[in-house]
Amino acid sequence: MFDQNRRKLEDEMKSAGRLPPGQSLTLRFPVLHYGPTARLDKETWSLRVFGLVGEEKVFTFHDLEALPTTKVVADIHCVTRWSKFDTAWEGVLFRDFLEQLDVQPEAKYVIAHAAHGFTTNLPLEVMLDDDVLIAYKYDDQPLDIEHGFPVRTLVPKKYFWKSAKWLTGLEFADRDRLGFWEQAGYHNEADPFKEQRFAGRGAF
Ligand SMILES: Nc1nc2c(c(=O)[nH]1)N[C@H]1C(S)=C(S)[C@@H](COP(=O)(O)O)O[C@H]1N2
Ligand SMILES: [Mo]
Repeated sequence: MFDQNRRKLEDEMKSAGRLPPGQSLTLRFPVLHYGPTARLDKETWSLRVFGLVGEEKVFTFHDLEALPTTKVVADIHCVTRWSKFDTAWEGVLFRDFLEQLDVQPEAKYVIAHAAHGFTTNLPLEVMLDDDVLIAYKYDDQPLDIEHGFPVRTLVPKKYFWKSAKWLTGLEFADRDRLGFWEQAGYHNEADPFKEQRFAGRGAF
């Protein structure tokens, strides 16, 4: 029964052009990351913004909460081939967050830093899209620990490894620098609809 329903929904998403090639629909919310789950304390958590910004800044969770919020409903696609549809997030739109900063004109890339040394990189231009969040709620609730509590990035148009759980820093840079999964051989652009899974190869 459950799988019949799943397949029906998957066919619907495929017909609607929302299922990227090689993906299948999941109704669960899988947990995926390298290494141990980070257990961060919201009260001591902070987000360090550094690199090509006029001055380095540190935001507490309360600072972040005080900023205007945006809700985003989006589909997410993991390179391990699951896609989850209509996921509901809330947080600060990355584009709005930039108003708190004096980003230098030479800044062309953003490197998200997370607990345990995790990093992931994207062009600033990609981060300016209207669905890119510094997210702290999922389904109107605080993020689950496994899904990145207290704060993660959300970049729905890229494979989900580009969305950093347990976010701790945002670095602005003039040169691109490969992040954790990108160094491990994942494609730097990571567009699910172009099936950009691995570097140096086409569709896989
Ligand atoms: N800090 C951190 N964030 C991470 C990862 C990781 O290893 N560490 N893995 C990424 C990968 S590969 C995926 S698919 C998503 C999974 O997010 P989820 O566990 O909330 O589904 O987190 C991404 N963000
Ligand atoms: Mo992933």
